[in-house]
Amino acid sequence: MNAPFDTATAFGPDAATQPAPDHQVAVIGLGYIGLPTAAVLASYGWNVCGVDVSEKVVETVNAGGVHIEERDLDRLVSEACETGRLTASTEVPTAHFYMIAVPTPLTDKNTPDISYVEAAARAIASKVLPGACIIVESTSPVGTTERVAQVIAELRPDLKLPVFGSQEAGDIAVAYCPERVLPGKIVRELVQNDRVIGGITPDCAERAKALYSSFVEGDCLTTNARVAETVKLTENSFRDVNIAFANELSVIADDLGVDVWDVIALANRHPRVNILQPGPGVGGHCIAVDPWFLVSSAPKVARLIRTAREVNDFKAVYSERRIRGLVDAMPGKVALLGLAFKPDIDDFRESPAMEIALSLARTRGQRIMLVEPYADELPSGFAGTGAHLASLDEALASAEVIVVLVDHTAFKHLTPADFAGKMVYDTRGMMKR
Ligand code: SAJ
Repeated sequence: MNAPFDTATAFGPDAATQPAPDHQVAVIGLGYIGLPTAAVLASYGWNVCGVDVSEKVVETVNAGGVHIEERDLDRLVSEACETGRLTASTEVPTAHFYMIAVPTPLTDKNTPDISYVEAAARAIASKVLPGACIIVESTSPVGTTERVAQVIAELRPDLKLPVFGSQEAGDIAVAYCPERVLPGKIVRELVQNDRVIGGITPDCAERAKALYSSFVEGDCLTTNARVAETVKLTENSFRDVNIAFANELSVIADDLGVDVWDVIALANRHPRVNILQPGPGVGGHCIAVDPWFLVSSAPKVARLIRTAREVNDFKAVYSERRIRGLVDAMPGKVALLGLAFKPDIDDFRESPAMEIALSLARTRGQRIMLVEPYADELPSGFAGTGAHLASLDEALASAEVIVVLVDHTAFKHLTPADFAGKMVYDTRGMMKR
């Protein structure tokens, strides 16, 4: 399949006189978003270069392999490499489209660090040709897309950059299109989800839309860059606030001596109530991080969003405290079910289950059994603690205390009868759902 996009006309009347770019699309950052996006684009016929600072990642991708676990990704990358449509490099090439998908971590002051986005912009500035379109996908504080344009303007005085609020087209387009895919369903959601595309000018949005509408089956909705940046932060803050409600409710219910799962199930039978599920805290790389981007941009007024973050962080502390109470009340073995940051995923980073398990292992290691169907061996942090990886059967046979930290499908057949005679703390309400 050829890329459904006529680059000659898209790049204006001077296109024929400009040097031809090396690639149609350059994706900067081959992580959880960049690599699947690059592979999907290649599968839709685009000639894609994935760029990463890690030589190891570049080598792996060029060999048709993947360095991250995500459903269907290995097949997609190997096929894309076989067709020659996906290659990887540590150098940014010339391209029609540049997509920036690098990390935007939090600093220790809970403010966003956009230095990787700025570094990507500088690398692009050294190569970009008139007519190109630069799209930021990384979750970013409001104003980042304009900052990218500013970095390029400083380094390339020969180019006219678009200006926010102006209707005038620049020599290159700069836009923001946040990723919205759910880990575990990334490949499917990349194609199916609606996309929000915010241009620095309306022309920038339209030019970025040409790329997305070639592979997105959902709607491609255009707006301005600041709105699109705020939309991304809003989506994850909305979810964090709603999970915080469930987590706070679970602590209140414990205080009142009522079963929170019964309360939620019955309250959700109201036609306008839809409470999410409490857990041992909120993990992952997005929901527990992105709300801080909003809070730090408006610290005096973002009170609910800040409090929700604090409530969700506290739930991990509270859960560990409750588990320690059980561990100290019983002399025998303790089985912790699940380490991942959410069910049916093998990602243990930023996982409250992992944090709780590590903390318990450090002080009670000899008694701790970890059951994690997505781990072949114990993560390195447990080395020397005495904790060991156990099968579910072994845990059920020998543990006195059972704690459900993650409701993996592999555990869902369990019923209270499987835990007869044991102390149980089910942080996810798995057996009530
Ligand atoms: N969680 C609960 N209770 C719930 C739902 C989730 O405790 O009822 C916990 C999970 O266990 C996990 C955390 O929240 O620890 C986050 O899981 P998630 O499934 O809510 O979200 P992520 O982090 O996997 O992906 C989110 C998604 N955003 C929204 O649903 C608004 C995804 O669409 C985004 O693309 C992604 O963040 C991102 O990259 O920003």
